[in-house]
Amino acid sequence: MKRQFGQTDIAINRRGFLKKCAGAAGGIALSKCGLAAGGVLLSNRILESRVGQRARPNIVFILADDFGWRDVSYDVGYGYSGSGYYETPNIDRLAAQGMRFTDAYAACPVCSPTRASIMTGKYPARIHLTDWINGHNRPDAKLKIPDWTHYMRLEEVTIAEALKAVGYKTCHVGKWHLGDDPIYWPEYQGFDVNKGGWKAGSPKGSGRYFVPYGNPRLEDGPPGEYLTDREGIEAANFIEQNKGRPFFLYMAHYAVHTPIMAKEDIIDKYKAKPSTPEHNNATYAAMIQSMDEAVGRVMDKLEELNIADHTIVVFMSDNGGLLGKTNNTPLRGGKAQAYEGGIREPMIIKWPGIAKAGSVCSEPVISTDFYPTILEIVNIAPKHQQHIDGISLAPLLRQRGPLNRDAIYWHYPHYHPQNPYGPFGAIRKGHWKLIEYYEDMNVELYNLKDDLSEQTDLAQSEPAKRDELGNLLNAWRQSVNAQMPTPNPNYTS
Ligand SMILES: [Ca+2]
Repeated sequence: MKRQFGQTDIAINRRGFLKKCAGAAGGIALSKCGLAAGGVLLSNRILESRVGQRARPNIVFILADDFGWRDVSYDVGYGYSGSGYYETPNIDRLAAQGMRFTDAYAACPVCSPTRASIMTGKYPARIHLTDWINGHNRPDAKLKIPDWTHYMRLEEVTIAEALKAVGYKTCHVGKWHLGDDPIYWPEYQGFDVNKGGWKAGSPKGSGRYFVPYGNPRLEDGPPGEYLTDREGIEAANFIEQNKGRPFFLYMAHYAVHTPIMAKEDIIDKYKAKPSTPEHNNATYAAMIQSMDEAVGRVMDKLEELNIADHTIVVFMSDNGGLLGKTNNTPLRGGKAQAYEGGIREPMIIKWPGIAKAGSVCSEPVISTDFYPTILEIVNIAPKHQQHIDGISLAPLLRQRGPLNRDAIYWHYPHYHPQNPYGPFGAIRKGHWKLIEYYEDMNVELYNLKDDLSEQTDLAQSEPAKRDELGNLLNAWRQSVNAQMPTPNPNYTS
């Protein structure tokens, strides 16, 4: 229909699949489709994941917005507790049931590119979707930003489409933010159900986080309803309605993005609670509590329906905490910046029976990794050309050794009001991190093992490491055909 496949092999495989599924009805027929897709390993995997008679586990992916690395209340690693002010008992419960990652990264320090990286398994630089939609223009800046792509192309075979093709019922709840034109919205990118996903990156109705939502993909609830509560209700309803078949639920909260708005009774609770030097905004804390309650509503529904042991649950945020609303200490910086506070995220994967409950992983991972990870977990053959920038995290989840990864890269050729340093590229290799600022091509080098807070620039004292990472970053940019900013002819000062 609307879709033009980028890779012939994917098109053929998918058509072959749909053909095999055609006319099939019910779980048994779908299982056959699963066998056709997964090959002989399927039976072993069923035993391994203890999923009983069902062919494939459910997937629940929960994405928070602008939620910082230390906005949780569980221990974040490196000897640091979580927030002493915010409360996330349900996210903490999820962490206790799964594996949490201390060094998990968003592919971009702003919204839309990270969301696209989850959906495609590709770096934002490769798909030229490198800024939040519609971005920020600074006509008199030193650099002119490239002509980037303001939507996620329909040619991409999203993780939702990959799952839908083998019989998953798919649902998007919450924020999408991957194109202004409705042809790019969730229902055209693999989701059977769309509750709330459209062009907007934040609530746009006159009530903002309260009804009226002004959202063409979410009918208003009763007066006073709070959007984050509603997202949890919609997610739980979808689970209830699809409990008997494999489903993929992507609950992408609008929270805790601005505008900072929350329910009065919860705000009052935090106003009465002692704050900490880092965290002291009662309304932001109340937003977090509501988001956490929605996570709890989903977890409770899975348990109530006795499918929690048959459901993979992922939690992640799309970029770092917004400075001025929260504080990412000990990490430097925040949203829109190259420093750890802009890109390092809380992340949890619960894989019942496989990933050890309460385990902690410090291997660097990135949001492009979810696509191949999910395919491997549910036993779909990898689509290497699609999720070319992701690596399956299954070896980490199975605790069978490290990933075979050279480095992780970022490319943000944009200005942003929250970033006083300007457009940049960055690379993390092992515990070393290099940032290159494009206005003057100045580089900074940090050793994250000794300097998590990125306070000591080693670019001058470690020239070999600086040049090694700089060369890798440059080669990577060329390999993905990254769009670079150019000198701005209108720049005067
Ligand atoms: Ca965001």
